[in-house]
Amino acid sequence: MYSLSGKRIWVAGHRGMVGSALVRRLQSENCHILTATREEADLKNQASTLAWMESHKPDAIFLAAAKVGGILANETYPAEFLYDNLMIEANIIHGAHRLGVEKLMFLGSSCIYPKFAPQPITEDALLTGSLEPTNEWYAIAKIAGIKLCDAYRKQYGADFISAMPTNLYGPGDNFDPNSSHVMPAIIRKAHEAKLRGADSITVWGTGTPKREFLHVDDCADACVHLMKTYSSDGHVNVGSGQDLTILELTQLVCKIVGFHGDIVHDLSKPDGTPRKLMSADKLRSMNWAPKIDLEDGIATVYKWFLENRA
Ligand code: GFB
Repeated sequence: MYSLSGKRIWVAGHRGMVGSALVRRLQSENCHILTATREEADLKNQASTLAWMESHKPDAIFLAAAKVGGILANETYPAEFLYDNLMIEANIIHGAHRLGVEKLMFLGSSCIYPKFAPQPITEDALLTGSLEPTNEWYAIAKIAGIKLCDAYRKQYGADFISAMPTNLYGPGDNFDPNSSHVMPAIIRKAHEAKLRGADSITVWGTGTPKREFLHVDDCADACVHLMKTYSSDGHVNVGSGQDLTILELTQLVCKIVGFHGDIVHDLSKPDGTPRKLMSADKLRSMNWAPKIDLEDGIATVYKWFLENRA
């Protein structure tokens, strides 16, 4: 058991959807939460990151800072998705080693797995096949992050661990039509179509790919659980254990939003990987399960969207 009580816990990336969920979740722990603004620490810069870490002396770190985006953003900005993420994770993980940080959790993504991995995907499928081309840049950066944690554990005995969340959704998400992930994109499209009285909404690709979704508050809870209880090399999948097609997701979102028009497919846009359902067995064996049902979760995010972004 690693106790968070009385500890100085740095949530790197606290303004992002995952980081802000971690900050919310840590408020019920008896710990001191540290955050760094972009002006205080440029995480892509080693000297700036190290200087901030030296002056704030975190005991433990959740590494949730990353350049993220949906399928089109990944395809359009391969250099940033690879370089920015490599720099951020290398600076923070190496800095944690230099400072003797007690514990660090690196957060990755389910896109680390081969495009055609057997489903549900167990942790040992890593590096057994070729990646999905639309997000291989991001995936390679995330695989490097897992290996950095494992390397510092192997060489120096550092207690650095990795968690691989599935596709996440929740409050604070990016609702930009070009750079967002599918869930916020569909919520916004259905909402705006309802307001306009439109006949249809357009979704990208065939609608046949399957995706697994987890509410970000469940993800944050799982991360805190792993931070306290997991200490080993190798990453842990963090998912709901259930997936649905993009068409089924769109129909569910439309029902929640109250849009009753048609769903049209833009076949010029990529489908991405056909399926990436992760095995939830390892995390379940550590006595953790998600609490937020998908339909309830989407309803609360739509409410958040109406109050904050619409
Ligand atoms: O969420 P998403 O952008 O990323 O897209 P990935 C998931 C699926 O939804 C794809 C379809 O098949 C998209 O073609 N889709 C349909 C849409 N309509 C839309 C839309 O309006 N916007 C978007 N964005 N998608 C990402 C990776 O892959 O998953 C990242 O690129 C990361 O690296 C993330 O791993 C979790 O699930 O395909």
